[in-house]
Amino acid sequence: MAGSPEQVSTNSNSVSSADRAADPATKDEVSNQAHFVVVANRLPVDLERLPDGTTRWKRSPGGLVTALEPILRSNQGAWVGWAGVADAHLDPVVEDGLELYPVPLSADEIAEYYEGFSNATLWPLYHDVIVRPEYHRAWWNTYVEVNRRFAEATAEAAAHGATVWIQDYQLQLVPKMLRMLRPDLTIGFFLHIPFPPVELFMQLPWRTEIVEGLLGADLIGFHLPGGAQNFLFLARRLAGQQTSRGTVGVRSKLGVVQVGFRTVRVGAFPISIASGELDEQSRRKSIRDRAKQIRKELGNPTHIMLGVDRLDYTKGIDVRLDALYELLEEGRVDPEDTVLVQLATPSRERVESYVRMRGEIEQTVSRINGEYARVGQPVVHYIHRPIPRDELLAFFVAADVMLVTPLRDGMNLVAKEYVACRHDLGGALLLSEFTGAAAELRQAYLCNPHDLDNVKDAMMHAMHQSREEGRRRMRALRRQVLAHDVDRWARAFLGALADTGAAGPALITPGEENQD
Ligand code: GDG
Repeated sequence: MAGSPEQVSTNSNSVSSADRAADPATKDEVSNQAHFVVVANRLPVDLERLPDGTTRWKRSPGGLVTALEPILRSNQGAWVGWAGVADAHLDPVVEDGLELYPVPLSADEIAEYYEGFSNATLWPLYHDVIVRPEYHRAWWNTYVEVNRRFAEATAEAAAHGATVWIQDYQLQLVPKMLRMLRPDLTIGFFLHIPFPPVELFMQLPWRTEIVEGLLGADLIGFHLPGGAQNFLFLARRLAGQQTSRGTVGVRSKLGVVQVGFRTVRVGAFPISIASGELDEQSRRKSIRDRAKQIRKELGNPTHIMLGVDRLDYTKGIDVRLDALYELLEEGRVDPEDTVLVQLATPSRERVESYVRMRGEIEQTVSRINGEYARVGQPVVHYIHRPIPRDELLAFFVAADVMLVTPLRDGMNLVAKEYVACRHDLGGALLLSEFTGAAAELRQAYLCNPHDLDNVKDAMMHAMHQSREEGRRRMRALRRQVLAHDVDRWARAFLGALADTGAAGPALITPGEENQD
């Protein structure tokens, strides 16, 4: 999901009732009357244990939080999610003006619901089975149980007639469960990852339950029309019936599924970033100075290429490394004047396929450096640690070519972040056709990550573009990214949700508030 990289603590930093007593916030402070409730696997804050044994909430800033915070504040909003540590049984709390409803997960549930069913079943299945999905009944049972817990916590938080927005693949059963508990609510669901083609989805032993779970919502959102179409087809086949109004063309806005007397709307809402904010931040002198310094530290090469990803097999980190290796082998890239910086944030380190992939990528990095680096002058700089936001922005400003080569990606925010940081109109974006972002960022150097020659050629074009060509492309990319920010995304989704005509008054969005 949008925001800072996922990190999960499972080392049983469990929070006991003694900690709870020490916590200054008590249940009395929450209203259980929120008019807008966001439900996501993670809360917008992480629980942190301090050396003296007490705990505190630490904000984990991300695009989603930034976009939704003003709406949450204007509507007495609440957020339901997991606090990021195992066995933390925490009371609802008001933190920095936001009502938080922590959902506890045991270490076993994290293994089966999160690492198992979410990240070793659904994640690979929804990303074109790049890795073989594992189907285990025990994981499914835990997924059902945990989804029920999220639905119950949401039912507790929401006022009569409230609007609820459920996020992502970990919680696909919540819409139906919540509707059964609270038929008065208006329920939206947004999927942050791709929704797969029908032939692949049909592998899932629990395909009908998932489709029916989603159909509990009034509005189901995907990044792209293709995902919406896949879902509409499946819904017709496995559960509800599509009406004559619901025939979706590639560009059509909303499809409709009729489920008994209920109408469920299905549409594409491509997510974005807080582009204006990022543009502003990247203009700061401190960031620009740090970018210059990075360039110097890298030995002032002619070409700096950059990759920024969670270390995930969907991101095609191997693709860009293989392309670089062949270009070096063929003498088309000179190791004396080119570097690749790969920032790879640790992710899902207990899921087996991630462990394997990490080994393979690190081997390729070593091979490239073993054959082409000189002492003090590596070709690939590989960092397997999360880096601070400001440092990341400085890397975006410093990079001549941004490499975004996923085999499949719902959107890819990094591509948009790079563009937002280039008010100087410098740099080039190499972008896989298999990202959601490619549908909007047509002026990037697009490539097919399954076709290595194509990736290599695109890399060469991006490295050797003329200044005019680069500026022309970047200007067009920036026009798109700056006009379509995450705020616009949230308003589009919530506007469409209000238009479904489901129960409850429309939400106040802060823009409207000012007009009064
Ligand atoms: C899912 C979907 C969809 C990365 N490393 C660091 C860091 N990041 C930040 C990036 C960006 C975010 O993490 C990653 O977002 P992506 O969109 O690229 O990818 P996923 O995490 O897979 O997100 C994706 C997204 O949900 C939203 O719907 O676009 O398709 O897979 O913001 O900048 N941030 C910091 N240090 C790092 O080392 N500070």
